[in-house]
Amino acid sequence: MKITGVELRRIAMPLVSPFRTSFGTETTRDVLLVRVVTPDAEGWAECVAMSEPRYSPEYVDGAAEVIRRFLLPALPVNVDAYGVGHALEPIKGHRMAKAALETAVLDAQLRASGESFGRFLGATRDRVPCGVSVGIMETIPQLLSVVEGYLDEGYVRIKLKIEPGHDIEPVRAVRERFGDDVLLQVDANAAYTLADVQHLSRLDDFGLLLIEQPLANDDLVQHAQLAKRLRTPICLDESIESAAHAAAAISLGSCSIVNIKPGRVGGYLEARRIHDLCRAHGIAVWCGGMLETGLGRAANVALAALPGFTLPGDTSGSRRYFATDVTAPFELEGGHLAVPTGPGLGVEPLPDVLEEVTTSTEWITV
Ligand code: NPG
Repeated sequence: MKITGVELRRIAMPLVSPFRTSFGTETTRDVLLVRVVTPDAEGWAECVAMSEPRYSPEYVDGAAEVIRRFLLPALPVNVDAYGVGHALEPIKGHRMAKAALETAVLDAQLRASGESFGRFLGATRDRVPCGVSVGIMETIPQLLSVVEGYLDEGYVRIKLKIEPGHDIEPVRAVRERFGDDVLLQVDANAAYTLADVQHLSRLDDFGLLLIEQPLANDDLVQHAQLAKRLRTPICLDESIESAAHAAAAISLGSCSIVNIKPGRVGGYLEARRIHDLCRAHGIAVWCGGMLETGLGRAANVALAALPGFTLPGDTSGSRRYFATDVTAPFELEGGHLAVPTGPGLGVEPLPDVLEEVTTSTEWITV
């Protein structure tokens, strides 16, 4: 495919309620959209970098800069999605920026050939079960009412954000109120150290599906030590930025479950490699989320339909985050989202909404 131009568009998406994690509070999602134009089709993607480098070293301004200054100039004149990863290899890191560019090229390529993301990636299901991520709340009663609302909406799994000082009690309260049958897991976003092992082992009493990323991103060895001391399975998120990291984590025994976020690992092709590797080693995977709009959500739902995704993902409905999405909203049906079947992402940005939320656009002729 010959890329003739690329649009970098910034949009500001107000969240329906603030989302607090151990690394910060989000009230508006500042998103970089990438639109790749070719003679045959256009492709869209969303960069998952946040406005500040608190979850990972990447951030939105930096992603836009690296795309315009280093990634686009590195692409050959004719390229497909596989070629993008190869061409960008000499540039270190910046996986979220690379993922956005590769995904937009993949979308253009699939729209041109009439194939959906799901079919291309190897989806084996037409709908996926959905979990929801619950931010840190001011009070336990507030948390219980939010969780109740999500269970009433049909979410099949609840993930509670935790941090030191806000961990055992919220989990206990949710278990006491909603019972042992609710699929429940926690996410620490790297907020603990190995010195907390005794405290974290108190979570073992609550029959959690997993504890996600308890220790720092580069603590693969410490996670392996922690895994020996906890009954609750350890799932890694921030630590896994590539299939090579996943291979290291598996051989060290650092985790028994992996959260796959395509943006974090450099794109859907690497995400599929991690899926394949984990599946071959009996490691369960699930699809994470980074407050994506409908564009990113569409591709995540397609990925989550691969056979190794055996746990419900953070693939929530659009209205969990946004009053108005930039695409037709993803809506839960019986706790599931349907995998889009149209060419490429299978969803289109709604021009009026897109205009309304756009804060800047930049056209780059390639
Ligand atoms: O459903 O999109 C979603 C969000 C799920 O909790 C969620 N994401 O740490 O996994 C995470 C967290 C996150 C959000 C991370 C935004 C980084 C940015």
